[in-house]
Amino acid sequence: MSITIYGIAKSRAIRNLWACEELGLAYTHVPVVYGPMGSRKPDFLAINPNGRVPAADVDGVILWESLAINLHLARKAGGPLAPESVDEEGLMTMWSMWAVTEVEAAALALLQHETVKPEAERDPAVVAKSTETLKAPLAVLEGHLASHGGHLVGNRFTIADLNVACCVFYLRFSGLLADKPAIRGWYEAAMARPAAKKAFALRGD
Ligand SMILES: N[C@@H](CCC(=O)N[C@@H](CS)C(=O)NCC(=O)O)C(=O)O
Repeated sequence: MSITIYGIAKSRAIRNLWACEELGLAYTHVPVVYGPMGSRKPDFLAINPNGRVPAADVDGVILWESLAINLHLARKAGGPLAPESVDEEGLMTMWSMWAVTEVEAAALALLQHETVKPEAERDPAVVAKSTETLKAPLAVLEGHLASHGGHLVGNRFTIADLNVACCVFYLRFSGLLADKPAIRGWYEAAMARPAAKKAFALRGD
């Protein structure tokens, strides 16, 4: 397979770098930065007209949307991370879309307003709203992991676990997982995988 991943490792491109490492796929990494010096430049807009990273070129097919790229990579590579059946593929897609629609935005807002932004710019109302928004989906994730042997699909680590863990990553400094032992155990095990360590080391933090 010929794979190029565009986007700095500190962006959502980390998701695709991790997936390539897990799947044992060789890739070229082009660390495109955000904004006018990178993702908004005409040559990059020709790859991703949204002006965002990541994007990927997989055997000549250009894809954007980080979690969709991962589902595609797993499907092409096969092996234990990939769906073994159409039913598993449906479940892996379901969890990936769930993470983006139910968790990602609120988790990112929480990270920004609890940790990343300078204190003067943090808004407690955003923290309160994001915390409230995340209550129900985190209870769903906790319940599922606790009742399905600690994995999302097929009783094994799959691309679905990787995709969802990449959204839960934004909660790493929050206290929201304190009463969620199944999520904590699952997340810590995912991040302890050699491929995760190798990829996340590229972030340099
Ligand atoms: N849903 C997209 C989101 C992509 C996205 O927002 N990427 C950020 C970096 S993590 C970006 O490029 N931001 C720069 C901008 O929006 O100008 C995905 O998962 O790939």
